[in-house]
Amino acid sequence: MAYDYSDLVEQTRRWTEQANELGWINAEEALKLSELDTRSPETLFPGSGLGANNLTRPLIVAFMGGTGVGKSSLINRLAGKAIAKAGIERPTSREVTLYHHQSVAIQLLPEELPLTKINISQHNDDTKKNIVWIDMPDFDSTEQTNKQLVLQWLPHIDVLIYVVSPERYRDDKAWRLLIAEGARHAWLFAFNQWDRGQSGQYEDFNGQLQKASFVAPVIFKTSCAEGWVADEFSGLEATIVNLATEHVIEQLEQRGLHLRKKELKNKLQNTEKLFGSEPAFQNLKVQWHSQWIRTVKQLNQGFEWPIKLAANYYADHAADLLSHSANSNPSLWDGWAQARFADAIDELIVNIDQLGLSVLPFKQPLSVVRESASKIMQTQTELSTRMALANPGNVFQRLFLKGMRLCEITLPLCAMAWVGYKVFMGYYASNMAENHYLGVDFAIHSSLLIAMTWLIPYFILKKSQPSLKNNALMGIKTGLTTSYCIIDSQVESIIESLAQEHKEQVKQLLVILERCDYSDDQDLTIESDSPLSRLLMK
Ligand SMILES: Nc1nc2c(ncn2[C@@H]2O[C@H](COP(=O)(O)OP(=O)(O)OP(=O)(O)O)[C@@H](O)[C@H]2O)c(=O)[nH]1
Ligand SMILES: [Mg+2]
Repeated sequence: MAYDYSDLVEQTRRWTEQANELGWINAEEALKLSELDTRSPETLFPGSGLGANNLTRPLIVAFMGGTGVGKSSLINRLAGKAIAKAGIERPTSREVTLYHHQSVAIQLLPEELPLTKINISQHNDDTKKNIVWIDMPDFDSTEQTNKQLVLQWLPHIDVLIYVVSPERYRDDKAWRLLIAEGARHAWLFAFNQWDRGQSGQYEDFNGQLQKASFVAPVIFKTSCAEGWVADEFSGLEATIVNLATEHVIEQLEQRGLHLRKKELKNKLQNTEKLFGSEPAFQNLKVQWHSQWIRTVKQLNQGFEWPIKLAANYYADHAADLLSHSANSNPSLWDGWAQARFADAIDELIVNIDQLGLSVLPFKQPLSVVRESASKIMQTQTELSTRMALANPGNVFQRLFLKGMRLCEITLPLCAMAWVGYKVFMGYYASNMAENHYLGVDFAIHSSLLIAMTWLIPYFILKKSQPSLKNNALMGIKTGLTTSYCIIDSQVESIIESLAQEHKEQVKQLLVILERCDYSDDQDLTIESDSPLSRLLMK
């Protein structure tokens, strides 16, 4: 399916707006992409145009060139009367003169063309019914408004008759415009004031045009000087009349569309090149990871002394911390830590730039992480310290203590049970054998056993109880590790979500690019014997 150029422009505009809003392209790039020319000769004839109910439009032909070369004189000669002001004042014309058949209805669009600078003359010569002739002001004099006017009209022109004079055929400004606009129009050349011209100049001009990619430029030697009759003006006129057919207009329109699509495609391709690639995000993640390991190492070195102070503080204020009544706990994340973290984020931004990605989309989310680092650190260290103080020691320590507590109760009980048993058995045996009931030795030993089974676990428990300071230290360290992980994963998820967003933008861009490729190229071939073929820049 071939996509309308206007649809493609609209899609490009929407894409540009979004990409610019999200920061993937900067304002300058967005401006370049939004400067797409939707003007064309057919926009002067809305409702007509090819394919619409057999309607067509006239061929738009304009005389263009430097000041004083004789553009107005040529249109006057064509009209057979002075419809445009011609004279010795430089520049003479400061307006556009339209000369067309009275049946032609042109819709001039005030937003595109300055209506106050238009002078219209009509005729009723049916042989030139399908042509709108335009005399343009110069574009090389000091009059800047003239140049602007020419540039505003240029996209609406099908065929440009580029007029030169013996003095001005090598004019630099005119030449540059010709090269820039070359591909967009069909070109005819009028070497005017030929009454004063020389064949060497003609050859020179012809050679220049060939260098500018006109294989066999069509140049007419014309003269508007009074009394001068031997020129090729009628050939110029006849060529234009021959061109004014529906087929030629259709070919010109298609060529125009093709060129505009090509231009759009070039712009989009340039944007795509600047847009950065998907692997860049993977590299960025890897770079961030190693960079974060370095930063964590640095932070840990810097925190060595502050975490000891904080552990002392927490050990002294354990009760306040656990009852949530402490309101000014020590903060590890000081100016130094914030500066190190800011350095890491800045380095990340430099890496983003070096990887060819736009840094703008990263700036805002990264600044949120940058600002929240201190809070994450504070919350996590407090939480872990609280947990560490509430559940002292590590898992093994806690298991060991639990066992000891159990021993503290069960061992004396067992010893007592054993002693009880022995007392009972001793008493029973002495009754039976009429022996001495238990001796002093037994009393001492059993007391000692009970005391030992109770005291040993008691002392072990006492001694192996982790100190509050150590607990707090462990809590702070756990909090630090958790904070590092949270910050790391926050940065990573920013990279990941932006990678997704970037991927989506590239996908949309590629869709537009692909649509630019669907053009009506098969209809674009202009036969070598077509009157148009020599008029187009190769
Ligand atoms: N000798 C000679 N003079 C010409 C010829 N054509 C135009 N002139 C004169 O050249 C001068 C400029 O002619 P214009 O027709 O006003 O030139 P223009 O290109 O419209 O100039 P601008 O409106 O300033 O851009 C006038 O004095 C004309 O009489 C020509 O073929 N031969
Ligand atoms: Mg003029």
